[in-house]
Amino acid sequence: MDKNLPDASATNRKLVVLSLGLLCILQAALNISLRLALYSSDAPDHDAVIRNLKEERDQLKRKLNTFDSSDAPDYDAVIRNLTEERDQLKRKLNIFDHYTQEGWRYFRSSFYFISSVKKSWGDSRDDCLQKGADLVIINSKEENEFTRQFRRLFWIGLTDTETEGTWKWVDGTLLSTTTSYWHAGEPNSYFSTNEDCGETKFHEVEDNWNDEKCHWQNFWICEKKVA
Ligand SMILES: [Ca+2]
Ligand SMILES: [Ca+2]
Ligand SMILES: [Ca+2]
Repeated sequence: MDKNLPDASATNRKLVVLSLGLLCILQAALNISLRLALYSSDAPDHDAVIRNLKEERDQLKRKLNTFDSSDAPDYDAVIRNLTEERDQLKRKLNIFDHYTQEGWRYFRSSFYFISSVKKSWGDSRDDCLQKGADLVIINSKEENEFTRQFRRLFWIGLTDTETEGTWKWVDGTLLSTTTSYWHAGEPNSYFSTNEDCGETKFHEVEDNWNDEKCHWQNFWICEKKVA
């Protein structure tokens, strides 16, 4: 061992003593600081409590005020909604007046125009489109019954002109098997003639539809859905 080098264990002891001394000083300083802090905070504490209470009171006041004013826009919203509903009802009433005065029939959220003259399927559809409607789309048994009550041959908005055998409504939707009312044996493109347009025909039964040649002259029904 080199005698010039300090004894390691002696150095360590010195470091430990120094560290303990420093710790004691720090601890004492901390105690004093804490006591000073406690003492010094004693007196202003009451003021602080009062300040806090006042602050809380003011916050409550502000909350009350903002509660009132935040309540007001809710009433405004209610009034806005009611006004909007009223205006919608007015618009519906106007539409109802307009169509009934024009002789349209109302049934389950739709108006129906029953033609009194006969036209081809295409011309019938054009007439409906000019009226802001379209040929009737039959969406339910009830709607089919509604059309059947007139006991007349009507064009309906059903065609397979695009693809033979694929029946589509005028809005482009495919005919669903659950709401189709073809008469037994229909559609049949009778004697291989090109029957591409749907009509109501067999009034005596629920399944009353037939496919017919589109240039044929028929009465027709327009439908205008009410939003
Ligand atoms: Ca319909
Ligand atoms: Ca066909
Ligand atoms: Ca047919």
